[in-house]
Amino acid sequence: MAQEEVTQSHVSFRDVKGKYTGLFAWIFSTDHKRVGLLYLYSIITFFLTGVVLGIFMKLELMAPGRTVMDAATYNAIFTLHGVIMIFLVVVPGLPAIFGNFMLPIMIGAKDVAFPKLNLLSWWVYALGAIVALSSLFMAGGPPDTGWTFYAPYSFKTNTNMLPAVIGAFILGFSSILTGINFIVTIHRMRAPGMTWFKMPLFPWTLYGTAWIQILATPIVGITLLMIVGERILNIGFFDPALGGDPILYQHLFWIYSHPAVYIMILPAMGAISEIIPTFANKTIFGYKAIVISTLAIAFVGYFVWGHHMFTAGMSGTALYVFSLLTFLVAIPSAIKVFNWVSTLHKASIQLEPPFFWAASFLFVFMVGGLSGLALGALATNVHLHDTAFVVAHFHYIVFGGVGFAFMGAIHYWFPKMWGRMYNTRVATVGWMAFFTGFCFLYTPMFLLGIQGMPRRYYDYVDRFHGLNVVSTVGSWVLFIGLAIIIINLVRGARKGPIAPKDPWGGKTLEWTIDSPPTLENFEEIPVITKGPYDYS
Ligand code: HEM
Ligand SMILES: [Cu+2]
Repeated sequence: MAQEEVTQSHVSFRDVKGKYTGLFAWIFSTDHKRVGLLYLYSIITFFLTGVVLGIFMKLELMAPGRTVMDAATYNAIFTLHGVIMIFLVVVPGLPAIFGNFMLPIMIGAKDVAFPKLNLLSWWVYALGAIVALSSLFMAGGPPDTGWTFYAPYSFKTNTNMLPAVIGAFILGFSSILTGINFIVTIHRMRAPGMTWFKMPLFPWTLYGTAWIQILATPIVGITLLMIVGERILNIGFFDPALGGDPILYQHLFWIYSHPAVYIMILPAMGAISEIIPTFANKTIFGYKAIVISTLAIAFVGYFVWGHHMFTAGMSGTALYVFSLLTFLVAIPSAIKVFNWVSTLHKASIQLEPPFFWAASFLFVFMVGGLSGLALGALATNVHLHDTAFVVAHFHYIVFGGVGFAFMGAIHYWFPKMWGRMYNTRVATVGWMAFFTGFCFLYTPMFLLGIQGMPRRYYDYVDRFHGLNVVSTVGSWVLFIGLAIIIINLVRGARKGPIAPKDPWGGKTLEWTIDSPPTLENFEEIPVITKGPYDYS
C-alpha cells in the first residue's frame, strides 16, 4: 500500500495539487467529489442553524404564555426555520451531497457531464442562501409568513419578504442545474455494459428526482416572481382588491411544493435501497418494482397538490379527485417498504450504524406515510388541517425520512469519502439518543393535533401543557444525540483508522475503487456484466 501511494495514479482526490490551494482549491474545483463536499459543509452549517432555531421554538412552547420570546419573534423564527430547512437543507440535501459525490462513481464515470455547471450550481446556492438570510440584518426583520409565503399576508406584511422570496427564487436555479447535470450524466456516461436495469437504485432515484427538479422548479420560480410583482409593482395577481385571487397562490405554490417533497424523499429512498442489501448481504428484493415505483412516484406526485388545500375552497369533484390521487401515490411508497422488508427477511444482517439508521428509517417513514393517509382522507383532514398533527406528519417524513436516510448515507459512505473509519460504538449511542429524542419530540404533536392544538402559534391553552413538555424534553435528547454523532464523525475524519476499499461488503462500483477515490475515480472504466447487487 505504502508503495502504491507514491505512484501518481493512487493519489487521493484530496491531495491532488491543482491550480489553487487552501479554500480556493475547494470553491473553484470542478471535481464532483469536492463539489459534493462543499455542499455537505454548507448544508450542515444551515442544518445546525435550523436546529438551533427549532430548539428555541420548543423552549417557547414548553409552557403556555410567553416563555422566552414574544409572538412576533416566534413567527419570524418558525419562518426562518422552515425556509432554511426546506430550501437550504432538504431540497438540495441528498442529491447535491451524495448525488454529486457518488453518482458518477456508481455508474462508472470520471465526473458528471458538465463539471463547470456543477460548480456553478454551488455558487448559485451560496448566493441564494446569502440573499435569503440577508433579511435577518435589515430593519424590519425576517419575514413572518411561514415558509409557504401564503398570500395575502405575503404581500401585506411589513417584514422583509423580498430577500427571502428572491433568495428562494435563486436557489431554484441551483436545483435546476443539478437536475440537468444528473439527467445528462445518467443518459450519456454509464459505463459500457451498464444498461438501464443494471444501474444501482440510488442513481435511479436521482434520475427521477432530476426530472422533478427541472420540470417543477420553474413553477415556484414564477410564483415567487409574482409575489415580487405584487409587492413592488402592485400587479393584482393575488390581491382581491386588485382583481387577484389568493387561492391561486396556494395552487401555484403546491403544484411545485408537493412534487418537491419527492425531490426530498426519492433520493432518501435510494440511499436506503443501497444500505439494506449491503447489510442484509443479499440481492435487493424486487429491483424492478423499486425502479418502477420510483418513476411512478415522480409522475403521480404532480397530481396531488390539492391535498394541501382541502379546506381552502374547491369544488366537491376536485376534493374527491385529489383525495383519491393522494391515496394512489401512497401505493408506490408502500411497494418500496415491502421490498425493503422482504430483502431483510431471513437475511443474516450486519448490525452496524448505517443499518440502524435504515431500520429506523423504515419505522419513521411508515408512521409519516400512514399519518399522510389520515390527512389525505377528506373527513379527517378537515379536523386535522393546520394543527400540530400536520407538523408531526411532515417531520416524521421530512426529518424522519430524509434526515434518517441522510444519517444512514453518511455513516455508510463515510469510509469511502474520507478514507477513514469513525467509532461505530459511539455512532450507535448517538443514533439511539437521536432516535429516542426524535420520537419524544414529534409523537406528542400527533396527539396534540388530534386534540385541536393549532400549528404556528406561540401560545396554547393549559390542557396542552403536559404533552408539550414531553416534546420539548425530546428536543434536548435529540440535540445530544446529534452532538455525539457530529463529534464522532469529525474525529473519525481526522484520526480514525484507515478504511479499506470495501468495509461493509458492498457490491456497487464505489466499493471497487480506492478510499478515498482518486481524482478520476477509476484507473480504467469498468465493463459491467452483472446487476448491481450480485451476492450470488
Ligand atoms: C404516503 C404519502 C403521503 C401522504 C398521503 C401525504 C399527505 C399529506 C397531506 C394530505 C398533507 C396536508 C395536510 C394539511 O395541511 O391539511 C401533507 C402535508 C405535508 N406533507 Fe405529506 N404526505 C405524504 C408523504 C409526504 C412526503 C414523502 C413528504 C416529504 C418528503 C411530505 C411532506 C409534507 C409536508 C412538508 C407537508 C406540510 C406542508 C405544510 O403544510 O407546511 N409528505 N401531507
Ligand atoms: Cu403534498
